[in-house]
Amino acid sequence: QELIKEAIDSILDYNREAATEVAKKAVEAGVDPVTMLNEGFSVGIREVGERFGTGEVFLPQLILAAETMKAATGILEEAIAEKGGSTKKGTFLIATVEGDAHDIGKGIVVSLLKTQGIEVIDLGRDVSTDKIIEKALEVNADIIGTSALLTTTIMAQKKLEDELRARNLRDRFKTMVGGAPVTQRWAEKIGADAYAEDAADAVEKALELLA
Ligand code: B1M
Repeated sequence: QELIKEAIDSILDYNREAATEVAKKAVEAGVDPVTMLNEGFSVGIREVGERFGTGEVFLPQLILAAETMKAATGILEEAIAEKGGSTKKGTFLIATVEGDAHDIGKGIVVSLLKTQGIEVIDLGRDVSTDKIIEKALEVNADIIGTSALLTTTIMAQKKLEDELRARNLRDRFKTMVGGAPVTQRWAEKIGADAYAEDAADAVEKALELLA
C-alpha cells in the first residue's frame, strides 16, 4: 500500500528523513515491521544495488542508500524486538564472514530470531573463521549462522565447514548459511545443515534445527 511505496521511494531518493518518517508511521499504524522491511525497504535497496551493478549509480549512492536503509531498519527492528522472546530455546551465533561488510540483512535475521526465544550472539561483520569457531565454543552455541553477500566471500562459508570438520567439531554445532548469492545448492555442496532465504525462513529453519 501507500507506506510500502513510500518506503521504497525513500531508499531510491536516499532520503533519510523520509525513511525514518515512514518507518515511524508504519509502527504507529500497526503495519507488520517485517512486511515493511521485506516488501518496502529491501526492495528499494536491491533496486539501488541493481543500478549500481549496471553502472547507473556509484559507490557514494550505494553508501547513502545503505545509511538510509539503516535508519529505517533501526526503528523497525526496535518494533520487532518489542514483540519479545519467550523461554530460551537455544543459542544462535551469527556473523558476516571475513572480507564482507554487508550486515543489513543479518540485522533483520537477528531481530527476528530474538522474538522466538532464541538467544543470539552477533559477532558483527568481517569476522574470521577462527574467531567464529572460538566464540562458538566459548558460548556453547547450538547453531552457527553465517551471512555472505559477495560471490567471493561465500567461500568463507565453505572454509567454516572445512575447519569444523578438520578440528573434529562438525557434530558439535548445526550450521546455517544465508545471503543474497547463497542458495540451497551451495548449502548442500559445502555440507551446511540449513540454508535460509530470508529472515522468516531463518527463524523457521532455526526452530527445526533446535527441535
Ligand atoms: Co554491496 N554489493 N558492495 N554494499 N551491496 C552487493 C552485494 C552487490 C550484489 C551489488 C551489485 O553490484 N549489484 C555487489 C556484489 C557483487 C558480487 O558479489 N558479485 C556488491 C558490491 C560489489 C560491493 C562492493 C565490492 C562495492 C565496492 O566497494 N566497489 C563493496 C564490498 C564491501 C565488502 O563487503 N568488503 C560493497 C559495499 C556495500 C555498502 C557498504 C555500500 C552497502 C552495505 C552496508 C551494510 O550492510 N552495512 C552495500 C549494499 C547495501 C549492497 C546491496 C545494494 C544491498 C544489500 C542489502 O542490504 N540488501 C547489494 C545488492 C543486493 O543484494 N542485491 C550489494 C537488503 C537485505 C535485507 O537483504 O542482505 O540479502 P540481504 O539479506 C536477506 C537474505 O539474504 C537473508 O535474510 C535477509 C533478510 O531477508 N540472509 C540470511 C542474509 N544473511 C542471512 C544469514 C542467515 C539466514 C538468512 O543465516 C545465518
